[in-house]
Amino acid sequence: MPASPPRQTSSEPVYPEHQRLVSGQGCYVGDIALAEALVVTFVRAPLAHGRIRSVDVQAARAAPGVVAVYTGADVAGIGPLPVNPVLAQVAVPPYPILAGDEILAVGQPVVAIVADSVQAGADAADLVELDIDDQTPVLPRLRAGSDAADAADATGEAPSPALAQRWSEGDIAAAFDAASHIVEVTMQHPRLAPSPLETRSIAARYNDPAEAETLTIWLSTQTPHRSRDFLATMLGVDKQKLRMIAPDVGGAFGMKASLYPEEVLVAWAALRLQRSVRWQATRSEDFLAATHGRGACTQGRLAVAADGRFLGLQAQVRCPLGYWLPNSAAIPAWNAARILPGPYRCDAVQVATEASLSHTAPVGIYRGAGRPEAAALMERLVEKAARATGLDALEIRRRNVIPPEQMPWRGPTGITIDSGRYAQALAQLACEADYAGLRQTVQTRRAAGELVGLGAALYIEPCGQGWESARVQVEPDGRIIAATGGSAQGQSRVAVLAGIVAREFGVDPAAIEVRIGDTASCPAGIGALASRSTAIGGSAMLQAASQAHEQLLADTSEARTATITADVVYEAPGEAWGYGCYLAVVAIDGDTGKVRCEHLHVVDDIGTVLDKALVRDQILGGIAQGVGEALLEQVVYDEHGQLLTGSLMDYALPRADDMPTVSISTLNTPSPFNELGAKGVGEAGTIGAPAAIANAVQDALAALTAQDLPMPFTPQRIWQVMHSANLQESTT
Ligand code: SMO
Repeated sequence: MPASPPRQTSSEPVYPEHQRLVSGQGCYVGDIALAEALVVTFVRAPLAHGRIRSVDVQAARAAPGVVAVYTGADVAGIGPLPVNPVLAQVAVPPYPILAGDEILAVGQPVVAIVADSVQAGADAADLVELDIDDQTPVLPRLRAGSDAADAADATGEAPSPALAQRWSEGDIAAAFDAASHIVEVTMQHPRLAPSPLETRSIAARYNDPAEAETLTIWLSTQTPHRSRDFLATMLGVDKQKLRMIAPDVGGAFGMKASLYPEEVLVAWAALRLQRSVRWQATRSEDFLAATHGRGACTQGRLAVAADGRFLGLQAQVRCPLGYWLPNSAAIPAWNAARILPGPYRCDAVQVATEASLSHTAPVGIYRGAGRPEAAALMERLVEKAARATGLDALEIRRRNVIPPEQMPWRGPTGITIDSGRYAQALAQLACEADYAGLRQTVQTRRAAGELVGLGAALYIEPCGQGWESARVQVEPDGRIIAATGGSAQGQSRVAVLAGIVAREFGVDPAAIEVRIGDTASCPAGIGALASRSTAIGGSAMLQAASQAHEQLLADTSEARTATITADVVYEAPGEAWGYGCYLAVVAIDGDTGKVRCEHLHVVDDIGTVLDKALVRDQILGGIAQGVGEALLEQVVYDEHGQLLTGSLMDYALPRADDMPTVSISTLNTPSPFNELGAKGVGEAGTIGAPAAIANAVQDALAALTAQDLPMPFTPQRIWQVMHSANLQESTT
C-alpha cells in the first residue's frame, strides 16, 4: 500500500520562521520603506539580435516624474562580473549593464528610466524609440525530437563554446572492445525558469556622506557578502562604503546567487544621483531576463560486460548559456560532467563538457545545477544496460556500486567521494517499497491494459566545498548571539543554527539570537548555495559555539564584564557527497497521454540529520521541482529567439495535484569531511525524481518505443508516441 504523503501533525515542531513567513509577517526587499526613493523602469529589447541604429530618449527625459534616463553609453565604464573559474573559459562575453551597439537577447535592458513612481516610469518607457537592424539570432541547439529543435537548427550559425573541459581515464577503446553490450542514451533537459515566489528585488538607500556607509542595499540574494564585494569592485568603490542586507528572501533556487545588470544599475544610479533608488522585477521580467536553468543535452555510451559490470563510459555534456555569464555560469556544465559515472565503478571513462553562448536569457545554476543532468544520463544508461543484460534494475546497480570500504573514493574526473553505503540504500529501498510486490502489481496492471511503468535512480550529490564563517558572542548579560555570512530563503536556517549553538551551551534554542545575511553585523561568508549551508556553515557555527562555550567555562571571574567572542572560518577538507535511491511509479492516460507520477519511494542518505522535519520538507520541495522538470515545465523560444513562455499562463509550474504520494526513509552515513557529519539535502529531490520518472515513463512506453524521449514528458509528446505506434501497428 502506498503511504499517504507526509503531513504536518500537531506533534511536530513549530518553526518561528515558518510561522512568520506563512502568516504574512515576512519582511522582503519590497517591504523595506525608503523615503523618497526613485524607481527604475527598464526598456527591454524586443528582438533577439540586432544592431542598434538609434535610441531616442528625448521624449522620455521630458516626461513628468522622470529624473534621469540612461543608455548603454552612460554605463559602459562599469567593470565586469567575475565568472567562477571551475571550467576553462574559452570565450567569455562582456557583462553588459545596458545594451551598447548590439542587441543580444529578447528582454535585454536597453534603457533605464529613473522616475519618482512606477507609473511615471512606465509612461516614459512608452516614449522611448528604438531603431534596430534585425539580425539572425544564434539559438541553443537542441536534440532532434524536442519542440524547438527544428527552429534552432534552422538558424545558420552554430553556438560556440564559451566554457569547455575534458577528462579521460583508463583505456576506453579496450573497454568497448571487451563489451558484451553497448548501450547509448541521449537526454534533452528542458530549459527551466526557477520561479521563486519573490521576484528579483533591490532597494538602495543613499546615506548622508558623513555616515560610514554610502549605500545601504537590501537585495534579494543568496550571497550578501559576495554580492557586496563584486558590486564594490564593479563600481570602483570601497566595499566598506556598501552595506548589503539580505532580508527575508522569498525563494531563490540558484537564481539569486549572482548579481544582475539591473541590480548593478540601481546601485550605480543611487550613487550618481545621490538618491535612494529601487527596483522590483515583474514576473514576466524574471521569465525574460533572470537566469534560467538546465537545458542541457547529454549523450552517453556505456560498455557493459555479460555479467552486467560497467567497463567503459563515454559521455558528452552540452549546456546552453545566454548572452552574458552569471558568476555561476560554469557550474551546471562542470557538475554534470565531473559527477560521472556517479556512484559506480567504471575503469575507463571519457567525459567532455561544454557550454555555449546564445541570444537568449542568461543560464546559471538552478536547484541541482548539473547534478540532475549527470543522474539522468547515467541512470538511463544503467536502465538500458539492465534491459540488455536481462538483469534486474536494482541488481545491476548493486553489482556496480562503489563499496563502502573503498571510500573515500577518487573518481575519474578528480572528485573525491567522502562516504556512502550505496548497496545498503538499494536494499533499503527494495524493502521499504516492497519492490517484488510492486513489480508484480505493475505486471498485473499492464495485463489489464494500463500503461504503467517503474523506474529507479541512484544519484550522488556534491554538497559544496570551501569555507564558511561563524561568530558566537556571549554578552555580559548572558545573551548568546550567533552570526553567519549566509542568508536564508525560508529553509528555517535560524532554527538549525540556533539548535547547533544551543546544544553546545546546553540551553533552549529560543535563547539564541541568530543574525544572518547582513554585511554589517555578520562575518564575511559565501552564502546559501550548493546544499552547503548546514554541512559547511553549520560546522563553522559548531566550532564557534564550542570555542565560545570553552571560554565561558574558563572564565572564573565573579562578575563577567567583557563580551566573549569566538570567530571561526571553517574550511571543509573535502566535499560531502549525499546520495539517494528513488523509485517512481507512473501511469499514462491512454487517451490523452498525460503522465501521472503516482508514487515515489525515496531513500536519502544525508549523513547526520539535524532536524528530521526540515529534511523531509527539503526533500518534498525538491521533488515538486523535479516533477516539474520531468512532466511540466519548459521555457520555449521560437525560431526568432522570441520567448513564448513569458508568464505563468504559458509556463506550467507543478501544482499540488501534480505531486505524487511520497514515502521517505533515510540512511545516515556521517560525512568524515565536516564537523557535523552532515551532507546537503537541498537539492536531493530535484536530482532523484526526474531520473526515476524518466526511467518509469520509458518503461511504461517500452512496448511502443525504444527512442529516448526529451523531458518534459508532456501529454502532447506522449500522445504523439502512442499515436505513431498505433499507426505503425495498423499499417503492418
Ligand atoms: S542551484 Mo544552488 O542555489 O547552488
